[in-house]
Formats: sequence, C-alpha cells, structure tokens
Amino acid sequence: MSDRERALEHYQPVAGNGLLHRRLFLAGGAAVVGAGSLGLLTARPARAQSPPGLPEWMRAPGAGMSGYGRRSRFEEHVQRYVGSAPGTTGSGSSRTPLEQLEGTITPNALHFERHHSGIPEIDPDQHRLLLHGLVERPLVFSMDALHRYPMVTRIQFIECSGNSRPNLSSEPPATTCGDIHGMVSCSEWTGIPLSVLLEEAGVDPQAQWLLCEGADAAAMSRSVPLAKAMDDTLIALYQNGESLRPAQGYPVRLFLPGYEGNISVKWLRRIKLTREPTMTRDETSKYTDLLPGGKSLIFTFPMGVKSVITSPSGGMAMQGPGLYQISGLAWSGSGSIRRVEVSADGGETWAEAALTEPLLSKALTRFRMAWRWNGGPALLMSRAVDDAGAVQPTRAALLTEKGSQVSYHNHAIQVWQVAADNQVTNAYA
Ligand SMILES: Nc1nc2c(c(=O)[nH]1)N[C@H]1C(S)=C(S)[C@@H](COP(=O)(O)O)O[C@H]1N2
Ligand SMILES: [Mo]
Repeated sequence: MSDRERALEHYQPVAGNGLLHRRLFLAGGAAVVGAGSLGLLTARPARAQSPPGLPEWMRAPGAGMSGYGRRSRFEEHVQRYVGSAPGTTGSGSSRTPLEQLEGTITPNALHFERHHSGIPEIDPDQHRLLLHGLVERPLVFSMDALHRYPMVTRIQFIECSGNSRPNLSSEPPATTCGDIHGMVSCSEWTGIPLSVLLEEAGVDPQAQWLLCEGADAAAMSRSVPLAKAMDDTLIALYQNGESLRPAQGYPVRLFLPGYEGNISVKWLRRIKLTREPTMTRDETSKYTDLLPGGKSLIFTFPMGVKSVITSPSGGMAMQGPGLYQISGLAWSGSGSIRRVEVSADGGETWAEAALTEPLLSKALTRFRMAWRWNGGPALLMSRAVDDAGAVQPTRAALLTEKGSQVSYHNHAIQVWQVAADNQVTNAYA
C-alpha cells in the first residue's frame, strides 16, 4: 500500500454524517501529516509568495523584558463571561471561555470565579488557619508555618454544581460553550495534604465531619466528610506554579478533588472537627436537588461524568463543507475518563474520539475527532464514560431521573446544531 493509499484509508467514515476514525489524531500524528499532504484539511493555506516582505516589527528592536508578563494585545478579546447578582458587585460568577482555549490547563487569569460576597484582600502575614473541635491538640497556623509542611502537586478540575444550569431552562439559550459550561476550570494545584495537618492535631475518634469556614464577608462554610479530608483533600497554596490568585482563595484554600466546587472553601480560616455535619446556611439553602417524589438530595458531592465539544460550538460559524477537527473536554468527579464518543447525527450513530494523554484522575481530558462536514444539517454531541463505567446521560434522561425542579449538577450531553448557513447554535435533541 502506498503512503497516499494508507493516508486515504484514514478518511473512511466510521459513523453517520461524516465522522472519521480517531486514528487521525493518534500514533504520533502520522495520519495528520497525511491529511495535510492530501489537501483535505479545511485550513487551505494560500500559495506561498517568495521572498516574504519585511514586516514592520522587524525594522526596529522589540520591547524589553518585564517583571510580570502579559499576553499579546491581539488576544485581549479572550475574556471571562462576567455576571453579578442584581444589586451586588462581588456576588455572582465569571465563567471560563472554554471555546477560546485549547489543551487542558486553564490560565490563572481565565479561571472561573464564584464568590458569595466578593474577594477579600487578605494580608498573608495577618492571616491564620485554626484547626480545632474534636482534636487532641487545637492548632493555629501562620502562612509561614504552612509553607514548611510537605507538599504535593496534582492537576485537577474544579466545577461549580450550578455549572450548565442555563441548559435546564425550557428553551436552549442561544449562547456560547463557555457561557453555558464555563464554571469548570483545571489547574495544577500544589498544597499540603489535609491529612498531614489532621494527624498533627490528632483526630478524636468521635469526629466524622469538618466544618470549613472562609475569611470572606460571607464567611462561607461547608461540612466536609472526614473520609474525604483524609483521602485526597488539599490545603492549596499554589495554582499553576504561582501563589493562588485572590479570586481563587489567596493565601490558602481548601481543595476537594472531584467534589462540587462550593465545598472547596476559599480564604480558609477555620477547620472544626465535629460529630455531625453542621448544616450551614451554604449547604442547606443551596446545592440540594429537589427530586420528583418531593425528597431532597443533599451532600451529593462528586460531580458527574461529563463532556462538551468546545469547537465547533455555539456562536461559531463553519467555513463551508470540508474536513474539521472536533475538539472538546471531558471530566469526571469520580476518576479518569475511559472513553468519549462523538455523534454528528443527533445520537443515532457514535464513533470513538482520540483522548489526549495522560488520562489523569479528576482532571480535564482533551478529546479530538475528525469530521468531514458535507454542508448539510448536523447535530454534534459528545458522550463521556469514566473509569468506573458511568456514562454521561442525555438531557431528557437526566430530567426524567432528577425531575423538572433540578437546578444543580447538570452533567447532561450538550447538542450543537450545525446548519447549512454555517451557523452553530445550542440545541436540545
Ligand atoms: N469562602 C468562600 N469559598 C468559596 C466560595 C465563596 O464565595 N466563599 N465560593 C464557592 C463556590 S460556589 C465555588 S463553585 C468555588 C469556586 O472556586 P473559584 O472561584 O476558585 O473558581 O469556590 C467555593 N468556595
Ligand atoms: Mo459553586
């Protein structure tokens, strides 16, 4: 078989409406090279003119160094979607523009934000973390003391349990991927395993829960199960290599991998060990799902297995028929992603996407898929499966199970409608 024949083999559809085999993105990109030489990519570069002219920026020395970097001014349009609760400035959320990013790490300046009463400006020299309640030795830590404990580093996502709520409304909101799903971000977090501090304080055998309180004006507080605190919970100090941003909890936050974002208390100032959950305002007034039978689900901590296609996605325009790279993100609060399937025909047929390694637990995972768009109507969907075998539900299945009152923990499949006029919009299938 010639190289050309072998390359062409990669372009055989494997599912309805033009989905191609994921090997286009596997095996060191060899097939992708084939794609270019066959001229099948939609990029369609212009014929080269040689020699190139001398651009303005080559005619004089460039700018100098700086103490703290900034991005290109040509990228400044990439912004979070900011929304404050009516009548407030610091209460609300800003969402990550997922569709404008690639890879899996969220830049610190674009990490989503959710504040219940604004961002406090905390002087680290004055800040203290108190550990008390059902312990043998109540302890108080200065920030200097905390920085001397052994640390670990992990790449993990955090997702607000209110993420994707817009898609629970009766009509699909005509907006972008990040506006709907951008209350999830992924960073490399560095901090002290909470178990280390708990062991130092000595946990009373009667303790089963921890009350964790923030130093913001809301004194936001949540109850954390002791088992999770002893497992993978971090006292986080660094995010993507630098100290936490004020918006993410500077100088210290709690970080509970995979759990609903609310429980990762920012600006952490107090941990009290208790027998029972404290039933704080923040855990009883919100984050509870009212089920069809009238019962409420409280303390549903791990975020469900989920994925979303970030490109093409709502608000984007296709550039005519041809070969496209579908790119998206998948994650699970219970572990790593085992598989992502993509459909271009509204869920009738599915093909497996290529996953970008390493497949980390409780981290965003990038998937990619090749698609030959014939220019006709298409419904793009992605469906993730985690390493425990949990499958992402459709919106209809989620609403049947959780009932019409549900307003948190929406991990349903997203549908993007691609129309013959090149427009991509949010749809319910
Ligand atoms: N002290 C405090 N911690 C908090 C909050 C808050 O308002 N105050 N918001 C919570 C919510 S609802 C979420 S989703 C996450 C958001 O974390 P981020 O702003 O770093 O993305 O922080 C949680 N921790
Ligand atoms: Mo949240």
